[in-house]
Amino acid sequence: MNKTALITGATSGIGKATAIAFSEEGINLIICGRRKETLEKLQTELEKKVKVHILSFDVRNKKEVFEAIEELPENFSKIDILVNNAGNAHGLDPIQSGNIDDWEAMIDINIKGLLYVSKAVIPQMAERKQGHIINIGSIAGKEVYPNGNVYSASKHAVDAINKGMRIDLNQQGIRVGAVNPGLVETEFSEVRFKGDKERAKSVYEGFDPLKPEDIADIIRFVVTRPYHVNIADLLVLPTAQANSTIVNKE
Ligand code: NDP
Ligand code: 8X3
Repeated sequence: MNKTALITGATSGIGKATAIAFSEEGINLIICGRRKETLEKLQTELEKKVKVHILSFDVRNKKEVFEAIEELPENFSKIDILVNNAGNAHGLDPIQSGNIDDWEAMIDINIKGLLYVSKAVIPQMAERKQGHIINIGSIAGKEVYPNGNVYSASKHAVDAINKGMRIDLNQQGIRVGAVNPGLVETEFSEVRFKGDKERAKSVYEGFDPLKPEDIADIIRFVVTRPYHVNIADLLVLPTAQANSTIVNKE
């Protein structure tokens, strides 16, 4: 496949697994994240199969985002696939005791960051009337669960932005779709619980959670469909998970 994908949040979890899956399809990669050394290691590994370029920026920093994407080298400047994956939850507290810094981080990263990257990439897709945007939402963007308040709001925003992008980019022939996972064992809970590894681990105990590779495999399927097929919205759960609050644990 002679295509180039830009993946945000490629240093771990779903984004990293997606980069690996895309490399197996021969898709050239622009891998993004704040941890440059981690990106460099992944670049060395994946360059055995495809061309890989690194962009290290914080999606909250508008200037960094636009400069990085505007200054892409010629052979990476035509982006066919954008995977808006960077994001995290920060905290799990009732609204009355929630931490405002946590709220702002989720709004700035999960919503505004996704918008900055999209705004930087979409014009060249629109000009070529070709492109594919995959927004990583969440079951939390479809349902609200106790203490999930602002994280859930940020992912409901991703759901709305996904639908809005599909409407607005329809005349440009750009495919837009969302993949909304349930519980996936990644660094997600470690970030949510601010490095508390034990608490993070307990989220995935007593059942078989999704692995990042499970979601990456689905994203691979989504991008390898013929161009007239747009998978618009997928909810993917571990079998043990019925909804946001019901998980069949041993
Ligand atoms: P991880 O914590 O493993 O990965 C998050 C990625 O986002 C990292 O690569 C991180 O890179 C990047 N990121 C975080 N903050 C920033 C920032 N400010 N600027 C740039 N990059 C950033 O979690 P997941 O793989 O699980 O999460 C990926 C996506 O999947 C998120 O949008 C998440 O909300 C969503 N999701 C996850 C689920 C789960 O259960 N794990 C379920 C449903 C959805 P770095 O730290 O190097 O910047
Ligand atoms: C991540 C899944 O249920 O922790 O979006 O919100 S959940």
